[in-house]
Amino acid sequence: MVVSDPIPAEYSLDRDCTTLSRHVVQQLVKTGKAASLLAPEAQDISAIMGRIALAGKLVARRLSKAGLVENALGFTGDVNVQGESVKRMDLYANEVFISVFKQSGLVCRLASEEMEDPYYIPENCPIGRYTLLYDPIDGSSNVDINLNVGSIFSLRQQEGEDLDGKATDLLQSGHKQLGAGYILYGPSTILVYSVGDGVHSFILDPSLGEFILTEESIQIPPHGPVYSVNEGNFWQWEDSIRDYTRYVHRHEGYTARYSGALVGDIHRILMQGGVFLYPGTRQKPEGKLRLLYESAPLAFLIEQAGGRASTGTQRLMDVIPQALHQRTPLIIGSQEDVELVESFIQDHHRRQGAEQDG
Ligand code: AHM
Ligand code: MG
Repeated sequence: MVVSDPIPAEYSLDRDCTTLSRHVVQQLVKTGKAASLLAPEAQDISAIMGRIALAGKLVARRLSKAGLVENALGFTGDVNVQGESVKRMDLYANEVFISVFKQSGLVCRLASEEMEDPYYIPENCPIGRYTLLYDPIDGSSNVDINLNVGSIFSLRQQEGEDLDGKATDLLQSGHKQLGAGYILYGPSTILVYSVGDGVHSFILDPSLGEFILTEESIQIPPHGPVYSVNEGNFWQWEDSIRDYTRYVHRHEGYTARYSGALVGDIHRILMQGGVFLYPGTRQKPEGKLRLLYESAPLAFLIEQAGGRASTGTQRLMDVIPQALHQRTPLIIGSQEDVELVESFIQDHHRRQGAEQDG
């Protein structure tokens, strides 16, 4: 019998397990958003992140068994406010986020892709007046075939009284976000978040039922090989985006990766560099992705990691929405790669302007 060497002492110790809630309070104190670890705002936001993590665990558990459970997969037969067919998992995850915040005393409004109007929890309003914006299942087309999906979240604070129940105070730029992040349901469940001082990632340890810190202050490479875009829309794009894709086809060092789930594609780019694009098309000049609960939270995160996010003509964080479910073109990722796409768009607009003048 071969007896293996004892594990060297330096590896035998358990790692220092920093949990999400501990990390959030430390971050808030570091950024000056909370005066001390025990300050109410630190405790509130840490508790909110704890609830988001709970929602993530519930969704991950459901996804892991979805093929074995009756009525977990497939369509409900309904169409949501976006005109898209609703999947059972979309509804399940939407309800999960609502239920973890009911009677929590933490969040007084929730706004999501699956609800035309925000969901109000008036009894929570006296505390913190927080609003959670979220996409419960991003990349729903991947659900039924057991591929990666995600949840995206963004935290804002209610401004004014919102007496008419229209949540118009949410129609402000991405700079109003207190924090943002995503949960990636892949081979492991990963939570990535920022409250304005870097981007940090946690992996769910199923044996502990806790998200454990794995990487702090993630920096996106300034340039990367990946371009991530649905090239099936090629003939729907304006010339600038077509020219950009022709450029990457003709130059060495680029590779295409597109999973159909934004969170997975963005996670790859955050870790390895590159650019994700969902530009406008002829039929849909605003593209597909929603500003308040998809593009703006990811822009917040990627900027915090040293990257760049743009509509093609404007910094994405500066866009002021006109409506809760407004869509926006999105070009996001490594600084140099986003700038390259923007340069194609600017050139195209310059040429168009010159033709009109001439
Ligand atoms: P969803 O939130 O309804 O799933 O839609 C958003 C998803 C993104 O995750 C993904 O990048 C994009 O839609 C894929 O769209 P397409 O199939 O048009 O490429
Ligand atoms: Mg989505």
